[in-house]
Amino acid sequence: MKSSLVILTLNEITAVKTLLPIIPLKIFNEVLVIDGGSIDGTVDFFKKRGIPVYIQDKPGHGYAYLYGAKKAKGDVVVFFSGDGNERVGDIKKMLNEIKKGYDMVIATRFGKNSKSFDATPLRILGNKFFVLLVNLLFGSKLTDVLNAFRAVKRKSLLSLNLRAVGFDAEIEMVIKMIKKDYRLQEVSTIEMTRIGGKAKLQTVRDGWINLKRVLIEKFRR
Ligand SMILES: Nc1nc2c(ncn2[C@@H]2O[C@H](COP(=O)(O)OP(=O)(O)O)[C@@H](O)[C@H]2O)c(=O)[nH]1
Ligand SMILES: [Mg+2]
Repeated sequence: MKSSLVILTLNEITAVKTLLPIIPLKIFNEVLVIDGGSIDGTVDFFKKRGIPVYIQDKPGHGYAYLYGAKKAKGDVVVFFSGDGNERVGDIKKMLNEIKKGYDMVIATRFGKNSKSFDATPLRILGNKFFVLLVNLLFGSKLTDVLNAFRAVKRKSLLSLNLRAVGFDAEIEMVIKMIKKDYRLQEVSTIEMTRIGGKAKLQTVRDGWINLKRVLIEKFRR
């Protein structure tokens, strides 16, 4: 099974300098960056090191998944945020679970042995709310439906016809996979604080966007 690492960036120069040396690049068949239009040198940083960067032809964090799935060639794609939130040590565990036959493996920040040092109390509440809502409405038993850190079989992802272009792509992926009886798995992670830069997600705005996405998926025929 061929694997691709897709690093998602938007103005993360400080973090990527710290991250690149510790990411297990060699376990992947290819490594690429999907960039949302960085103006802080992030793009040059990767290009100089021979890592291909694809600048999105349309904006949006959600669209970055779709664009990444189209540019990557692997059977499995690990999406990794270039901001320091995600623990590189989990990447291998996630790939191993995919090899067991799962379509998507989410790194959970709210499962057993999990922790988030990044989420504010409001964000934790929001995450718990959306987990509960998805589990109730779609019959899953997940503990984290919003984390960006996930490994996905590329064909499965492309079969979903993702519509979300914002921070609602994560939840849309989860719901559409449940509906299609795809196999989902979680591995526990610890979310660290971001390294430099600024968060692009806005808790309240993106909370509403997620709620709308869940309702669309519940009531759309
Ligand atoms: N390619 C791409 N990456 C993005 C975009 N928006 C955010 N990101 C990256 O996605 C990751 C997660 O974004 P962030 O704002 O930290 O969300 P949070 O971790 O949920 O607070 C970071 O590495 C961002 O640089 C975008 O529009 N396009
Ligand atoms: Mg982040």
